[in-house]
Amino acid sequence: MHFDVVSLFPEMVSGAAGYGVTGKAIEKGLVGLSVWNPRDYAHDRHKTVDDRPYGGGPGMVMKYQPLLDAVNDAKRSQQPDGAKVVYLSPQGRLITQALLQDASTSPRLILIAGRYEGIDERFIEHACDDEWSLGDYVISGGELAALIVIDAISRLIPGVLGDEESAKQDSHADGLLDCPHYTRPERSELGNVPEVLLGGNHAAIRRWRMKQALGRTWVRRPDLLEKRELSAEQDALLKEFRNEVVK
Ligand code: 4HQ
Repeated sequence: MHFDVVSLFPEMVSGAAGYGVTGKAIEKGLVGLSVWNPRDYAHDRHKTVDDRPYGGGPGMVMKYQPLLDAVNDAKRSQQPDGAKVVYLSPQGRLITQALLQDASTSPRLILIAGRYEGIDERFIEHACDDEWSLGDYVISGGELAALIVIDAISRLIPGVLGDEESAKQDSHADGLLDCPHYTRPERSELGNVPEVLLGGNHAAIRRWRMKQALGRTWVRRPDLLEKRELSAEQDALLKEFRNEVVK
């Protein structure tokens, strides 16, 4: 998988992506990352990348030309076919694990990180295949959104996570929230580790974890359960959880 990010703050993207799981994935050659600065494609004396909005109002709007030239260079730099161009903004489709799962099968993603009030709509219409959103809140630039997309997709690429930390075990991998986790000490002033986790009965542990994941999802994110079919075992475990809660 190759990521291209178009950003006015290229070091912010390459810097942050160099840490941890994404950093290792890039090191191993499992993930490629190129960052393109629209400033390098502005040809006037002041290297202008933004301008005042037509119709008036506060803030500035990113000009389409430096962005378009940056995207075209990005496309030319690798095999251009299969590259999907995505603009990150609050107006986009909500990013979910399913959307990222789907995107992870594409060989190449070109992510557009906007600044200021946003970018000229004609660029979005003409040069972008899709628009994605982190959620219903506003951040100061698309770089953090692009980094989140890169991080979350990298985890899905075979070989990026070790067997131990496999993405199959991630919360949301099966549409549920994660179960609680514990480590030493066994007993403490904050409370004790649930007995079942200390016993080594792996079937019982698996059932307990599934029950906790279902129960928490039911309590905290009932919307996730409505979208999802439960197996007979899961249905029984969730009923057990609900009976214990109302007690
Ligand atoms: N922004 N999900 C405005 C976001 C955002 C989001 C990125 C702020 C684009 C122009 N991006 N710029 N929410 O708030 O992706």
